[in-house]
Amino acid sequence: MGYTIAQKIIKNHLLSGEMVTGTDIGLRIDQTLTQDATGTMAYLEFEAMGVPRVKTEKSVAYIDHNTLQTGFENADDHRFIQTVCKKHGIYFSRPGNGICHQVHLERFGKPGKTLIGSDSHTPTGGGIGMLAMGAGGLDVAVAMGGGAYYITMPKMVRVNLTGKLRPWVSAKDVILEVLRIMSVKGGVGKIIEYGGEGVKTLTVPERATITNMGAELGATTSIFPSDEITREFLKAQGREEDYTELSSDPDAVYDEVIDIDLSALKPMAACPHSPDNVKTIEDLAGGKIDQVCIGSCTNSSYLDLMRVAAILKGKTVHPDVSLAIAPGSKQVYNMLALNGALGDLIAAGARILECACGPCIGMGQSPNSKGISLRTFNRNFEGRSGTADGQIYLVSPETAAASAITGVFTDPTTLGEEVKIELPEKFLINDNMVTPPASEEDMDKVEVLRGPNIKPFPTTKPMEDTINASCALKVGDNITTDHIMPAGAKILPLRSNIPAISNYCFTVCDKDFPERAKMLGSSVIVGGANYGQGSSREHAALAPLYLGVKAVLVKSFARIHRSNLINAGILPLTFVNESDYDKISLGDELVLPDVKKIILEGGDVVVENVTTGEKIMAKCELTGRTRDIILAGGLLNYTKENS
Ligand code: MIC
Ligand code: SF4
Repeated sequence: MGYTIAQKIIKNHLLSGEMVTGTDIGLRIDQTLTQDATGTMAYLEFEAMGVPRVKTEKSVAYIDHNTLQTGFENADDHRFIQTVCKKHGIYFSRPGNGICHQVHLERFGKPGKTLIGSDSHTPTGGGIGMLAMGAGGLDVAVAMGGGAYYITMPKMVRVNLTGKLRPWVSAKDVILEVLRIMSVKGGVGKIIEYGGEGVKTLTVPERATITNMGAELGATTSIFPSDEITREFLKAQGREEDYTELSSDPDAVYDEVIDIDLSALKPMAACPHSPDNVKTIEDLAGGKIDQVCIGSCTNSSYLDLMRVAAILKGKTVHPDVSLAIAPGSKQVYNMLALNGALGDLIAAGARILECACGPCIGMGQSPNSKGISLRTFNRNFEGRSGTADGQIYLVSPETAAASAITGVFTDPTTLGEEVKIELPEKFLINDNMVTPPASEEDMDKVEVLRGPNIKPFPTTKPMEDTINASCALKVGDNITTDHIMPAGAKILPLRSNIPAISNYCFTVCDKDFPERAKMLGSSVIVGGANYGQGSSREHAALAPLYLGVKAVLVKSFARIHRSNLINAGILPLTFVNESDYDKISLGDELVLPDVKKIILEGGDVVVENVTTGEKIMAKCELTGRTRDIILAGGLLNYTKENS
């Protein structure tokens, strides 16, 4: 039997387990990346592990999220990360150099390598044939220390692409179509592999847009073959030597196959408030809009912004629309500046932002009340823009630019003749904003600088024999980590301070939750399906941990969040019968008798609802290593015990 691309990379990196779907495997990790909103925690965890120098082939820390410096906090975090990097062998991408995924694709990613990043859009690297996965900060810390990264061996999905995109239809429309077909939970436990003749018509930045937003499917990762187009891209980045060819075997077996005819696709939008709520622009055409934001790790490449510049050239942004543009990297920005395209954007009235995540994470540019905002980003969860009733539509750069001019939803295929933009033969290469680490001889001389807002990682205790707790919160389906631990300019500076950030935990769902949880002392959260989708932020586990949450009982989990709960020592439970969800209400007193023994010996966990007298059965599904982590009270304790 032949192998898929992902299986080939997994086989080459397998440290433990067997490649049997649904079982746990440990992988050797070649590269890691962090960003600043998750990075401080990840490096505090790395320091706590006591490893002097990273053991990966390449580890890079990016500053791209918390770049709005309205107080000392973010700047202190940047300085902490910079000094930690220098000391411990990590490359440091300075603020201004760009968004982690865009820069990593341009300058560091290599086909056939494994990459984990403390950010859920790390699968962007799949655009050049990397096995690139989002992970919790602690997992990244462990990988930097040379430890394996554990995943459940995923199912393989093949998306067969045929045909060629019509003019003005974009890679964004391809992934929106996949989201329409599969939904935000459709990718859980799966790797999405793209193949077929249509692949040859897509450039690397287009492929990366598609793998980037595979995160919104809940997939473990997404990957494209590494072929001549990949070689050309790497060559244009001055690193042809990083190229290796990668393709699936002709007799590779897939669990699921989806066919998409690229030539049949139309421009689309993901409507509020979910990336899978997809409609055609044709259906939305004519609707008035208030704001357009172009950028984010999904659509801020040179190719994207050159297309936008060509559409805006000689035009003026509609008087009722605010257009903000954030280039993805200094490379992109600099090239646009040198070739005149930046002038076209400025002349049209675009508000140019620094190369960073910016509005995507609610760092400025929140829309007006009830504002309709078209964004080339990847997430449109309720409230994420910073405006509680903002209406966010996810669209292609072409749709965004066309609509910015007209002031209404505009199908770019009505724009007339296509503007042809080719990838340059040579990108502008200047890595002066990437600081290398100190040499092995000098690393001891480096002092790590900490600010007063940086508080240590919360301590955890080994698992109790029996859990006595109350239901402190009951939520529905598709709860995102943005619900659990909101972002935005006000809260993000507290990412290094778990006690302070915990006061915002779940406040978008229930403003009293943090106080109630603290008062209860020991609590359980009850939720629906796909609990914890979205961002990889481990704060969505660390804040509940700090507030005394002992277990989360839901219908199903999203992958990264479930791992983060385990890493934090919080018990992840799923209902044996989903209808039992109705048998627990807010405030009910719950007992999980002998839970430690059950976890040790295997079997279902009993949840006694003392308030109603009912018994509910819950699955725990922990295997050797994850079971030991939970028993130890989290990954940090486990790693210390086992090193
Ligand atoms: C996001 O897009 O939600 C983020 C912000 O990049 C997160 C990481 C974070 O919350 O720090 C992610 O995708 O993992
Ligand atoms: Fe940054 Fe947005 Fe990408 Fe997250 S999704 S890494 S916030 S640009």
